[in-house]
Amino acid sequence: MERTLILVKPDGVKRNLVGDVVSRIEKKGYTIAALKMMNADRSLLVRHYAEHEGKPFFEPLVEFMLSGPIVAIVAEGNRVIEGFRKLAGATDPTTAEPGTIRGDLARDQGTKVVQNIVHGSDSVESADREISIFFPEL
Ligand code: DAT
Ligand code: MG
Repeated sequence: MERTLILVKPDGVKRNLVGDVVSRIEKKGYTIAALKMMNADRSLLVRHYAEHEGKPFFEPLVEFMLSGPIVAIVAEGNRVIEGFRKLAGATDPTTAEPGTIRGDLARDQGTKVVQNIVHGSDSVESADREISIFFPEL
């Protein structure tokens, strides 16, 4: 069964939106296979966001992800990678469609990094890589 790595980022945890995110995943029909709250460390985040190293928002992104606890989730289901990306909505929360997590719950705060509540893996390869970073025990 296909699996994806979802993160509720520090903005989502601070704003008490963990339940809303989990509820949308479950109501869509995906299964929560694993879930944990954690404080990520820098080396884990640098590995997770390796594709963005060198971009202007990379350092603000890592700092933001270190700013508070996150919730890491493995969700499971046929086409869950694509399905969760649709539930999450576009990267920019200002233009993310209403009805999506980012479109409903976030907006551009004018910060160096976009704060958009959730992360979702974008391919099977990314999902496998990211799940092994956040859930080495799985
Ligand atoms: P996504 O999370 O939609 O897969 P991404 O992988 O391109 O987007 O980028 C990772 C995160 O970095 C994204 O959720 C928000 C932030 N980000 C991306 N592009 C940005 C930009 N041009 N300016 C500021 N922050 C950005
Ligand atoms: Mg991405």
